[in-house]
Amino acid sequence: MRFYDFKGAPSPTKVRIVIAEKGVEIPTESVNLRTLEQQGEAYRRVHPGATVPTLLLDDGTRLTESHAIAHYLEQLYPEPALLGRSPRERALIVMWHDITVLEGYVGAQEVLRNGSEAFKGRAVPGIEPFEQIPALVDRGRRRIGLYIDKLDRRLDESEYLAGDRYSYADISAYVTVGFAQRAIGDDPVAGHAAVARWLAAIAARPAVVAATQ
Ligand SMILES: N[C@@H](CCC(=O)N[C@@H](CS)C(=O)NCC(=O)O)C(=O)O
Repeated sequence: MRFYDFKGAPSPTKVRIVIAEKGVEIPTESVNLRTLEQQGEAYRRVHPGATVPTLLLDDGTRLTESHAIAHYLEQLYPEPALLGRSPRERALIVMWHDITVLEGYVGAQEVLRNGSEAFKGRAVPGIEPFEQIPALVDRGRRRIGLYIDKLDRRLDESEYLAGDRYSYADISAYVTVGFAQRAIGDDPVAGHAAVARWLAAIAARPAVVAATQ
């Protein structure tokens, strides 16, 4: 098994945190997105779609979605459970993960990829060229704001997103909030006490510290 990673990118960071929480060692290779190494021939042989993360299994299977990789690792290393123990908890984890990806992550991605010079002609991840649409920057900012409001309401009534236990939903949302903070410059968390409380708790976890330093 080999994990293809890049420390500056949100999607592989979720997987890195899962690996650290499970306390396992997986051979890891960094693919430098800043120098476009993902588009080079060597990495395209690993994943023709040219994105990270990839988890390459010993039989040649490639898992190229962070959520799928989390599921695979959860089956291999069930403890500590990050994807739920009961039907209700499992469903809440998937629900908050989907909210995070579809509302928060896509919002942050719209801001970053349509507003930054570095992503000219690369407004969508992967190898297909896409021109930037500047109007998506403002839309993305609004979507991030609404997402953080939604997190705040949930975290005001619940210690973690899926209930009283830390889970992959928190990992996904924690990484996404950090991505949104970097993408929009000013801090979307300001004025959201419950999100701030929860961010501090996640940031202090030893596995999160180890995976993000
Ligand atoms: N849905 C995928 C997202 C993969 C993705 O978009 N990865 C980004 C980094 S966060 C990437 O590799 N970008 C390279 C590029 O756009 O060229 C997942 O969750 O793993």
